[in-house]
Amino acid sequence: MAAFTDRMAPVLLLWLAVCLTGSLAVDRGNFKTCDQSAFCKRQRALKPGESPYRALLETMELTNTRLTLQLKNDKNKVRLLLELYRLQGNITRVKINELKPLKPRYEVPDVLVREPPTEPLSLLSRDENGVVLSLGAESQRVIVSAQPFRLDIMEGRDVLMSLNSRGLLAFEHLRIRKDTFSYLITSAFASVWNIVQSVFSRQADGEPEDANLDNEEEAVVSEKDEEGMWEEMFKSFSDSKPNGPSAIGLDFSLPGVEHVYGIPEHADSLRLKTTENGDPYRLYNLDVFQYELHNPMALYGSVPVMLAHNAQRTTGIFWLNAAETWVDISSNTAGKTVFGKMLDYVQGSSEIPQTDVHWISESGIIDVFIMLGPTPKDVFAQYASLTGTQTFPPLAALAYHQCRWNYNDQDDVQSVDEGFDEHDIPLDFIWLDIEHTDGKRYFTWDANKFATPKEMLQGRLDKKRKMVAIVDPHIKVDSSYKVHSEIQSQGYYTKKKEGGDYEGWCWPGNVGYPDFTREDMRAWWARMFAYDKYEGSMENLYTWNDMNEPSVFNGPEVTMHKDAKHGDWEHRDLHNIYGFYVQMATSEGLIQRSGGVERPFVLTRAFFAGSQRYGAVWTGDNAAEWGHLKISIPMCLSLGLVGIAFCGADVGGFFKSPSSELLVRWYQTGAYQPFFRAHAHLDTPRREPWLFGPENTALIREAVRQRYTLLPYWYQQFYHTYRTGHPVMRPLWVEYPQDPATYALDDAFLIGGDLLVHPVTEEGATGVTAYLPGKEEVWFDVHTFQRHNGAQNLYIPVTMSSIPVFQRGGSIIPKKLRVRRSSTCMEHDPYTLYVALSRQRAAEGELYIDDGHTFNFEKKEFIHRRLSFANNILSSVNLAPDAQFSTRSFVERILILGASKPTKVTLKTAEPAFTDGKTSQLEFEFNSTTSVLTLRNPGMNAGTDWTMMLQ
Ligand code: NBV
Repeated sequence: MAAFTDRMAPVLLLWLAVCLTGSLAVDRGNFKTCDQSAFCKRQRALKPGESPYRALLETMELTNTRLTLQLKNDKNKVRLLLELYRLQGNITRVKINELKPLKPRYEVPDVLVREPPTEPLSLLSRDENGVVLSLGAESQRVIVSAQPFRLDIMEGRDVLMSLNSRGLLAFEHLRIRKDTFSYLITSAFASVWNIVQSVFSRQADGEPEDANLDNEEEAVVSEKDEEGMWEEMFKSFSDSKPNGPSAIGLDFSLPGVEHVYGIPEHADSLRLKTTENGDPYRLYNLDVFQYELHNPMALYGSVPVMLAHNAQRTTGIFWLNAAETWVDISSNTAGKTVFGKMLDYVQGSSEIPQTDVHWISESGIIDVFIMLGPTPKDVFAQYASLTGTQTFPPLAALAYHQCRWNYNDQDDVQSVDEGFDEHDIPLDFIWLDIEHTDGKRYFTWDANKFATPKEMLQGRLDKKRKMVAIVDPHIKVDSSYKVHSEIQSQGYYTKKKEGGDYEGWCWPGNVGYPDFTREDMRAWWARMFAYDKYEGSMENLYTWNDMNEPSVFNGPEVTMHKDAKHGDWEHRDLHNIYGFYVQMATSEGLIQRSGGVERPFVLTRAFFAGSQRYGAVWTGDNAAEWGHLKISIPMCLSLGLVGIAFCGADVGGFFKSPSSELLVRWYQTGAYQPFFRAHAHLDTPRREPWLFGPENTALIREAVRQRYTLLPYWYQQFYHTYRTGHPVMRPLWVEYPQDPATYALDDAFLIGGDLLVHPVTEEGATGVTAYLPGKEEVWFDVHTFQRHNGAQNLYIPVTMSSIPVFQRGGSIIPKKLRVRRSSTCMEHDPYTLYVALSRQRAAEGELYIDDGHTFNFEKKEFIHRRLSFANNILSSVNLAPDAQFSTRSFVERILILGASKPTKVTLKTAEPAFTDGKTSQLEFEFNSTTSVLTLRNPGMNAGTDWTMMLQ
């Protein structure tokens, strides 16, 4: 322990320095730039237009569903094998690997939900220049050009996407290192030989090593080793590279595209920037201390998926590779103003806008899924068909979470819990950070501070509340700690390159890192969540996985050495998927402990493509600064675009202390983001919502209450994303794809298709200008019911109580207005329907109800209804006639926004519910100033058929 304290001193000192100076900035020197990463530098140095690759058309084989073709690098003679598949749902998959690698290269397992089903391919034409294949659907074709190799995906006469059109395909083949001694001899010999050769001028550049080999497969020409190919230093860390260089890279051109999105996680704008003047966007899961905004540095998670959008089409590129990855973006219109572009157009000098992207990964293979849309929602469905959708969370997880590092002890937990009741603020979850454990030994409790965890949990359960405890994936090396000794004795730890368990430093001191890439390890971990194994746990205790990048305090870039071993694979091959596996195993554990009955809730900091299947994600250690509040919007929007719908940022900011204004604005914003949790650093003053004076308490209360009233809508949206993969929190362009005014908005978002939120994120704001999209649309202010036309920038004066939110005319939103202590307490409460009429005086919406926490919805135990208003008739019809569920909730009120006054309102129910008969006249009120018609107490059961006629 003493040794640990010494070694931890620099970390603690750094902290102290930060706390004392109050200055927050990432130490950039801790993290590599592309230039400091040998493979990135090598690949980025390639010049466009010099592709050495040629498609060997004579090697082409075409079956009904698969095309294979060899590519040859004319410089080094290495052959690659290209495979092309047409997948169901308008997706094309291109795989490129070495034809004969020295040993297998890593192919990412467990991310695809199944082997993607293929569709027929057929040959349209072929000559010595290339081949043309039909992709079946919609006149789509693939043109493979032979020299240089290039692949174009066409629809009609349009090129949708080209691969290697800039010639940046580069596939570093595995090779044997020339040992130093023989290398010296050989090079000395080679020099003499070269002199002799040059005298006789016989040596052509790039001639094969063994000219006797037949032409079919020439010997590989050995290339000069470059610095960083066989080992690399970063600061004091050395990365041995026993496999040598293994990087891959490929360029994609997107004609007609000026807007690309995705590739989270970066603290940057939603619309990705061009990278010519700086570093590429980096995807490498890292624990970045005090991250900075608006830069392409890597953060905790990586999803290698990019969306390209223009008014006609949305496409996507899914680069399935879990090694460190960099993405360069360039565009021929970057930096040009709209005026500049118009001038080009008038002068006839404008070229078609085009964005080019260049993907570079350190190892593995090229396995890319090209999702051809054409609409944004088609791309979401295509990506969901590959990697699955957001797991459907328990309803309570969509409510409010109170977290802090740390709640000190059980009494503290109880008093926080009571504080919420005293101040009439609803709350579902209280969170425990690392200090709740016995010396950061996860799955244990501090014997003094949390002596009777079950009592504590029962206390929450009695109030229909829940808790979350942190379980990090670094395990204290301590022979008296059972978790460690079991993992060790099973051989489940990640190994050092030379064998033996890999150890590093983290919160508990010396730790091991379980090898979560092993299925048996994950099964073991999952069993740890059983009630009898995880002592003190109960069914209302859920889990938070932090530090799963993995974070290694004394590792290169604060993470694991790349030459650590997971079985035969190097950590380098799969780094970005480690955190995915941690959450996968944890979520499986929560499912198993209930015998498969209860839905899990697991929050993770590190993630990869497919992590949506295992729970929620948050944006890590942000700061109590206005810029961090603002960036929470594009950060969560980017995650939503690539399948991870359940996203949130620490409300209030993790580092530093928010002013009361910032805190209130953050609650108001967070209340409308998918994962809504307040959190704070250990060293910050307490900040429960009632500590900022009664006025601010009231403002926060109101924001949290607004969240609770909207839970039925949130829940239905999550059900929808679980079914479709559409994001819950969406950029405006997803619903208004043809409106360029929506393409670069970072300050507003939609929840589903029907609620537009433009939170106040500016200090001292007296107004905001919100863009309301859609020429045909009308939007209703949800607080005043005032109606506004779409396709305008609307100035909204704001006070501290304002949260600008608009409901789309044409939608119906169910709410529960009787806000109680927790969401579970509101389970049987009645609904109020908000019917916002379109210009055509119509509206549609859905209502989804189930038990809120089990998997029984998969057995069709739910209610799913379509609510619609047309021709003055409002009705509820069953969308899932084969589903069975009943609810005690009834409809207690209906508000019709943008209505005119009826003379009478008649309700017809299929079965007598709370009304006495099948037909009844309803009482109503009409406010002619706001045009809101209120129908009081119609009383029909929320799960039944009914119609209501306005006459
Ligand atoms: O477990 C302590 C914190 C946690 O509160 C935070 O949310 C994580 O992102 N954890 C990081 C480790 C310490 C960060 C300085």
